[in-house]
Amino acid sequence: MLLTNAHIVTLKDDHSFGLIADGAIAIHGEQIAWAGAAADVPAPYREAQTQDLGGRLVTPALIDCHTHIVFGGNRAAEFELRLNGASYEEVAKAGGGIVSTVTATRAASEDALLADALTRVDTLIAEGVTLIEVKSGYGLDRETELKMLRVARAIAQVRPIEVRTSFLGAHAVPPEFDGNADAYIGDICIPTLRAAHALGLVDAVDGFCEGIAFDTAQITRVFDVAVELGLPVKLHAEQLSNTGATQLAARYGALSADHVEYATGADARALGGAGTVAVVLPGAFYTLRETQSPPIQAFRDAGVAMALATDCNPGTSPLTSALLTMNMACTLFRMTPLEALLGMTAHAARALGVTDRGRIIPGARADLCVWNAAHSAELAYRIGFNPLHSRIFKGSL
Ligand code: DI6
Ligand code: FE
Repeated sequence: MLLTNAHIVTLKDDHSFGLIADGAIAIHGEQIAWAGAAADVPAPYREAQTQDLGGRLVTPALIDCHTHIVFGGNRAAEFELRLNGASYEEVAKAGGGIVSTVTATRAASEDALLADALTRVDTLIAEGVTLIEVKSGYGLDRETELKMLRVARAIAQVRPIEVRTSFLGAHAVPPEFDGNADAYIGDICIPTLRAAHALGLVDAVDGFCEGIAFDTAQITRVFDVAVELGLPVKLHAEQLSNTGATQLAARYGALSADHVEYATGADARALGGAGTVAVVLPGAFYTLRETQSPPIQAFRDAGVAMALATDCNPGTSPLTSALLTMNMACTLFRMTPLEALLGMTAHAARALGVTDRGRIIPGARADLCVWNAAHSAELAYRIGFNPLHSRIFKGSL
């Protein structure tokens, strides 16, 4: 297939980008075979079946590299209680908080969890997302953590999207281990990670390193098992306070350190040195009405690749829009529209350890978005508007 009359945004790893005003893209099977100016289409591709894009903008397809999109129930009642003045204790007494999602996720059938997740996945697909990461972490027992990972993998069986799974057993201490996080890590989290890995359900290992969750020593125990199993790691780091999580992630050569609002200049340099991606999550920042922004300029100065994601979860980021995430990153964090696009494409791929996605270059997977837009800044500029014209997944329109 030859896509013609395309306005192509080419993204490079070094944060630079190019625009090919009258471009063409040759797709062979699932891959991009060639991309460049219309006048330069190599002879063999001129014979291909052509698709005239009418001068529309073409970008790599969007990638959501941090989601908790599989979960039971929702927390709208808690949202309402809080806005009516309820305190944290009152919300907890009324069954709110992360434990309520754990209870609902444990109770839900696999089919129900999948059906519910698909309603959210479909809104991402409609905006041109072709790859999502999905975390476990609302089971916190062996059976439910495995169930969540199976449901996450099942998404890709029933929808044209690719799924990468992260084991997030170290997300919260379940009620049955209240006050005994160390025992939870040793008795449940690590054995469940081993079981999930043995079943082939894990692409990466994540953790929530925070005062209200797990400390660096506990995360280290989990990461050491990940290393033993040959799995890459990533970490929820410095979301609510600085705990040293970013430096820990860098020491383990993590794929990404996520949230990072409370990261310092030294943390940014550690990420830069390790080649670890900083994943910023403006949906959680917005929902929590956080005031401390991630150190974007320090990341730029240290050469840290910045990715963006929805962090879709029922508590702190009930967000299922990649485009709104891009807008929020620009408006709330003062990232540029181009950084936002890189963050949802090339850098998001890096945060997942995926090397053949997120750029329009020969050999990359032909996952592309065609937009009813003339300029790449239009993608991040609008609020609540979806300019997607069509989505190409594995070379198919
Ligand atoms: N950071 C978050 O913001 C969410 N998880 C995490 O590690 C919160 C999850 C929830 O409240 O359900
Ligand atoms: Fe998260």
